[in-house]
Amino acid sequence: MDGKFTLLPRRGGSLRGSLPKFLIAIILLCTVLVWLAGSVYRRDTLASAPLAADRPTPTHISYEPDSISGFVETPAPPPVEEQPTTPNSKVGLKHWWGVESPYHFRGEGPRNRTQIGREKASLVMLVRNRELKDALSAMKDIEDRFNRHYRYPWTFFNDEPFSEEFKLHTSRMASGEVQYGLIPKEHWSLPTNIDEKKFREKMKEMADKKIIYGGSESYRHMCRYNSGFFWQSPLLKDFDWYWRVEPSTSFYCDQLYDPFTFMRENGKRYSFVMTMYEFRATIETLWSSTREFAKKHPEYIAEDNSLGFIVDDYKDKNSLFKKDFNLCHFWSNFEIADLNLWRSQAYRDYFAFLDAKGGFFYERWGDAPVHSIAASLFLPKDQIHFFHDIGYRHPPYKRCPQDDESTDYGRCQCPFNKGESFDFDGYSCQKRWWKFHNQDDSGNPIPSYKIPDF
Ligand SMILES: Nc1nc2c(ncn2[C@@H]2O[C@H](COP(=O)(O)OP(=O)(O)O)[C@@H](O)[C@H]2O)c(=O)[nH]1
Ligand SMILES: *[C@@H]1O[C@H](CO)[C@@H](O)[C@H](O)[C@H]1NC(C)=O
Ligand SMILES: [Mg+2]
Repeated sequence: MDGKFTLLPRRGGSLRGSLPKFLIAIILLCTVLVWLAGSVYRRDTLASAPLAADRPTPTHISYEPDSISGFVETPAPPPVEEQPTTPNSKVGLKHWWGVESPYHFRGEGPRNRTQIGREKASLVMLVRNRELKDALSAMKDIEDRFNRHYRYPWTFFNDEPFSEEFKLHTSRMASGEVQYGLIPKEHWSLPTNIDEKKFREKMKEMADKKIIYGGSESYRHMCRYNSGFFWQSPLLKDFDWYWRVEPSTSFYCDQLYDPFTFMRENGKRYSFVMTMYEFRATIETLWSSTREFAKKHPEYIAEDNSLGFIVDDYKDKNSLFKKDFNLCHFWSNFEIADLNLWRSQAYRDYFAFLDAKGGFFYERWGDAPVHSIAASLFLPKDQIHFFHDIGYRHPPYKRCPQDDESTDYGRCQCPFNKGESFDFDGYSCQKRWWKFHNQDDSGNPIPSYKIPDF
């Protein structure tokens, strides 16, 4: 009885009963300590492991589709002799353009700029130094979509010397050779026949009327240069063909064939992708001057020309004298054409005649209507080509090919519904072109030809 509920004495003999509990507590404590120490140690070893980038890369990783992990490491192949990377070395990675370059690690170095395309042709850009970015974006589209497979040279023109920066970046963007021309002063200044006072007054008037570029002298030099001088440049003397490219233009599709070869083989001499109405206020007397010239030189007017496209209610050759210019012209910021068209006696005489009239300055004659009227009158109509398969943008207008074949094979990246192409805009002359060529609104031939009745 006694002792059953005896209180444990506070001292003496007391350890005997509490020892197991104490041991359990010690063991538990030790376990926790060991576990803690272990996890701290693990973290330390992870932290001191080399970073992924410093670690030697497994040299030979192969994909094993049947293995669970997907990737297994297989034994490294025997070590290869180390590649020297000094600039003087002859050894290096092979660029996709086909040159052994020791500079492969910088993505630079000599490149093979040898032309692959078969034509005597150059891409041509008139441009200012400050337009470098816009020039590069247009170049990139043309290079990616076409020229890197052909390596046609680029020829740049400027009325001021090109900056080193401009030359460096454009030459890097070009796949082929590059050349930079400084326009001679005589080609970019007021000719002696121009009455400067009258010119300034006229320019002021046009500026006040808010006519586009009406108050710009440099724009007038640009239009005159594109009309009468670029094709005379010694830099282009060995070429027959040019593709005019402007800064800020975009090309939406792969160019699947050489357009220069196409032009040559099909007897084409001038081409366009967009056509529209000119501002009448910029060419008030261009048509009457053209009539005067045609009276003087009837021999230059081609049989079967495109007069029916640039005048309304066309009847016959005499429509030139009876009908007004309907303002339809080819938008010349894109042009693939035969340089020899402008070098012909007919065009030289036409330009000299117009230049003597002074309309490039007293008015603001554009190179687009001048080229368009000349091509329409001096060439048989089948020598002017509409590139229906080129997707193109020059702000503010853009167009894409309408047919599935061009769109699909050309990998077109048309950033709008192609039905919204400029071709169908009320401001476009495209429908007139199709009607004139006996085609329907999509460019498909229609069975019987009827002169359009606008
Ligand atoms: N070097 C040079 N090029 C010019 C000058 N003005 C225009 N251009 C170029 O001539 C072309 C037509 O000019 P742009 O300003 O695009 O006229 P828009 O397309 O009619 O609005 C472009 O290729 C321009 O880079 C100029 O004063 N100097
Ligand atoms: C450069 O390219 C041309 C044209 O493709 C080719 O004929 C020539 O062999 C190339 N040159 C080198 C060094 O690869
Ligand atoms: Mg432009």
